[in-house]
Amino acid sequence: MTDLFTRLVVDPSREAVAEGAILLRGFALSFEDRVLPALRSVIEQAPFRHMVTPGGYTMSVAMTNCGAAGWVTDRSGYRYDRHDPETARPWPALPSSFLDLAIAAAKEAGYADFRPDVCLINRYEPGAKLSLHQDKDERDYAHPIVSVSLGLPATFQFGGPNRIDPIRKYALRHGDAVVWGGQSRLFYHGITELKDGDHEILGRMRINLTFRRAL
Ligand code: MD3
Ligand code: FE
Repeated sequence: MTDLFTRLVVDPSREAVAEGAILLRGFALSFEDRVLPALRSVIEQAPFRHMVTPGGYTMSVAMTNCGAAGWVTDRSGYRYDRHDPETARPWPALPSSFLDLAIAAAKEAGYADFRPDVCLINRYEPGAKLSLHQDKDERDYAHPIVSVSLGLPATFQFGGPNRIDPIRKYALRHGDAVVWGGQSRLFYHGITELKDGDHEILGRMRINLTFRRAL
């Protein structure tokens, strides 16, 4: 079996983004047929909503979750909650197609033991953005995060461990997966305002799935 370093060097669909982070262009495309119907089912059970930050701002990104818990924010703060605050019911289970995709991407990046328990689902409509932030609400930062981009392309901003670190930009397109582990796990990142467009499957939106081991 060819080692990870050799595959990174020879395969143009893989890009090293930072220490521990690898971009897998088009990795999710072969899972699309199973993932998109499962996504529709999750959204029916737990519709997208615009959450409010502790500072009182309504987020331009709409969110929902599936799995053992979900990431939520309200005036009292950020947390993982086992129940959907809108319905007081447990979040929908992680679909097997979601799990298969996340586990396969993590394995491809060298994280063979990754077993996510949460998927945060972000929906961007034209003009929506996610300001520079760190993901620090999970229990153990040793686990990577797997992200999957669907629909309209977006500009991803990637900095470093400090807010003032220089920022690089990457285009993330339909089907791209990124695995964020090692040092990169706590790096600042964000999404610039989504440009308008019309994706052939998802229309005027971008959807991002982030798979996490949160509990
Ligand atoms: C780097 N989502 O949900 S995905 C988020 O496209 C989030 O919706 C963005 O940032 C989105 O928290 C970016 C790429 C991503 C996700 C999590 C990371 C990059 C990351 C965690 C640590 C470092
Ligand atoms: Fe994030």
